[in-house]
Amino acid sequence: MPMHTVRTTPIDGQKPGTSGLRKKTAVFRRPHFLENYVQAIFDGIGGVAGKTLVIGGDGRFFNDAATQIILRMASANGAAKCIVGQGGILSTPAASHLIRLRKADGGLILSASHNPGGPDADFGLKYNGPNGGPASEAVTDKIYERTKTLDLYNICAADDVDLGTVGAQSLADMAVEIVDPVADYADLMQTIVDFDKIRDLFSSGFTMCFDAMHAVTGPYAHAILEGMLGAPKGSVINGTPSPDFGKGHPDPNPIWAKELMDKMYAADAPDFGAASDGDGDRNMIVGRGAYVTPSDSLALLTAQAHLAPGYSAGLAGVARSMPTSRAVDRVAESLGIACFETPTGWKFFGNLLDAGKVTLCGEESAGTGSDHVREKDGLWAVLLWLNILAETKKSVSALMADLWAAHGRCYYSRLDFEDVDSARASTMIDGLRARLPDLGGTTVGALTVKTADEFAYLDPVDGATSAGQGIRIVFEGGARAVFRLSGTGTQGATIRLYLEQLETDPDRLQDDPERVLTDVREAALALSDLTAITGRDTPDVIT
Ligand code: VG1
Ligand code: CO
Repeated sequence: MPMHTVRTTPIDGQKPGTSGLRKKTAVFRRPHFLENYVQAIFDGIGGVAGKTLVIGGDGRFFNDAATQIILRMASANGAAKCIVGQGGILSTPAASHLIRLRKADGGLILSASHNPGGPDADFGLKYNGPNGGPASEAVTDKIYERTKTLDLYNICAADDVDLGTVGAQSLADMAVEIVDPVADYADLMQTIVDFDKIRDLFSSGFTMCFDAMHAVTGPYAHAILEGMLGAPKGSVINGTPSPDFGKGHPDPNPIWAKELMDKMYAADAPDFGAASDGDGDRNMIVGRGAYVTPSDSLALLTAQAHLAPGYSAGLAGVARSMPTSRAVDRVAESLGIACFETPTGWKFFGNLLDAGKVTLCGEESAGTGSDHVREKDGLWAVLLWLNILAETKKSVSALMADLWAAHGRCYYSRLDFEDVDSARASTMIDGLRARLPDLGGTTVGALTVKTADEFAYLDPVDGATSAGQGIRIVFEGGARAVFRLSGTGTQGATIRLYLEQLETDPDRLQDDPERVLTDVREAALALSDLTAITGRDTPDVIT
């Protein structure tokens, strides 16, 4: 089989963000771009000779063509074997599981997650290591450094692999195994949650709606919820993955999962609603007329996980990303377990999970997961919720009311200002950073600043440090505002402003979040000068 070494020019230092490299699809399709980045990954991880890799993606436009290129490059670079999801499909958590299950040396996940897909939308590629988790900061840096100098890549000329047929094939000297993307993942779920209990729940008339948002969880949800657990046919909506996600935005939040929200707030709403994102690692939970914030969902799962067989022995500890609300901290404290605060992005949870310091982790952006894989896992969260609903026989809103009564309620909201001029966004953050030392004691509107700092993380496992991870301003009286710039956007800068207000008064646990958060929102906007600097006064998305 002819193997080519192609001379190329460096792709101008493409820095991977919060989860791998995300770009406009047209950029990834430029001549040699994908090839250069794949070679930089291979070189950055010390080569792939003799290694086994797991490969799969969320089915978006360019997934299949990119998979074929990656396979030809893996072969030319001497990989021993690639394990590929049928049709080039693997959800992010299923890929993480497969890497671990098959003891592979790592994997490549083709996805831009919740970003839209299509020729004019976004594409992405992420490398996960042998523990099944996103590459560490150190590995990411090596890949990035390599993109700056790389001038050759290896690829072999070969026919396309038949991605549609499960079984063994080969590509030159490399073995290729096409696997059912759902089977191993479904097996794993049965070891964690009580499928019999959930089956009983559905046979008692319990109803749910799972919105796969035309993305990768469709096949998983059809097989597990409707097939194995007996949820009535039609419980899964938008369950066939499409290359452009039905022209939608596969981000499971109340804005983009509007079809589900409308159903859940209708008079004939099902008992339980959930949605997942492009690559299946996020989840949104909604009860009948009751949206659950992801931060609250993490707190609830922490409080109730022991009801599922996989966590019956209790939790070693929990972790949340810094902008995630402090609701889970309060639950952890009452359980007497540790609660870690990490920078945004799943890679930071990996070390804590590997070291056995935490069992559950989560992010405000609708990511929840546990030590069963090294990624967040959308469908797993839905199944754990179902297990808890089956055991407690309570509604979602009753479970939340109980949680708030016991621990107080962290009212929470995130404001996203998208496609902001990058220079202006940096000016705003830099200005705020410069003023941080003087903010303590400042009164803005109804609130007074208690502490203000920029979050830096010291990894308790390997001692690595990560600075510049978001600006946090804590006010007297339980309010907090956090500012950070997104690392997953593909156009301009996205400013995220996270607002939180703790309420412990039992008579004020059912208020309108927007009203409760007005003071902290105004204080944050005033302190940052966001509107004057960026010219923006209304967020593009509020979740
Ligand atoms: C966003 C979220 C973050 C999440 C990341 C990847 O990052 O805020 O919590 O880990 O997306 O999610 P950023 O840098 O844009 O805020 V996903 O579902 O890629 O895999
Ligand atoms: Co995702």
